[in-house]
Amino acid sequence: MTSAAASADLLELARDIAVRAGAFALEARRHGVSVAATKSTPTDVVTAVDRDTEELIRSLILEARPDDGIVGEEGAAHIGTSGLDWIVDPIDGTVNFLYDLPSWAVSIAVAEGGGADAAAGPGAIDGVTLAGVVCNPGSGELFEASLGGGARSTGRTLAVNRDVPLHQALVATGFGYAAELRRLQAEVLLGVLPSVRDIRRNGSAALDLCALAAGRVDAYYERGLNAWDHAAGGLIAREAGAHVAGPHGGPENSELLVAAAPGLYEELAELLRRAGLEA
Ligand code: LIP
Repeated sequence: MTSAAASADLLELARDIAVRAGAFALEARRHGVSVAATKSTPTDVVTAVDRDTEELIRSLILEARPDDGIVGEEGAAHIGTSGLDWIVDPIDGTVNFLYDLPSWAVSIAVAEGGGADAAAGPGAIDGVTLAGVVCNPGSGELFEASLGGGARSTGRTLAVNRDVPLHQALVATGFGYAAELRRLQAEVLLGVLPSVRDIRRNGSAALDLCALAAGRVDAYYERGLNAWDHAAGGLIAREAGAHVAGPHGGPENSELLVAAAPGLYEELAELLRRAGLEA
């Protein structure tokens, strides 16, 4: 197991890379962005900036740590030999980025003890996340955490809202790109919306989890996420006091992620079960 000091070093490297990648993407955004390709559906888009930003991140990681593995949204898994794997979403909130809406971020996490290969499967973090950074270049905010080291944003310690009853909770969520999944997600929303304060759909899982950590929302849930969407934000939310889990209270994965302070987590999980999810 990596020491706290080593995790701090990994966090510093992740922070430096995320800031450089965020500046690169923001500059490219200012020059105009277009769709380079689509993935799972015609609305699941990737821009050349997504690809170029991930290429920059990969090169900076391997320049500093050539033996590490990399799992990224836009490129093939790079198998390492060090036991450490970097989990990268170069631009989380791609549709926001495409439309020049401010809610997008560079998300970088480092995990230990897993395998950066297909066996882990989309959505599951294979190993223990040691450090995570979410950089929102549009707002200038940098959210970060190391395992056991707490969560911070631009020097401020982050803490989730506590003792919020379900009916007063502001709940963030999101929707996938496939029509059938969106229909199911809308059905769940019918069961959730009347029972909470309100819903927020910001368009970036990484920033939703950071908003939870910062007390800007009280809870977050979503289906259909990949590991790179939530790896860094999940650690930041946990280190800020959130309980983060997946199906039946197990590890979060592409089937489900639910996050909130203890107490509200249990209330929301029960509401989601009544709405048909296996929380
Ligand atoms: C996004 C997620 C978000 C989800 C969006 C999209 P992407 O990731 O972060 O939570 O609701 O539909 O999947 O595609 O921008 O990397």
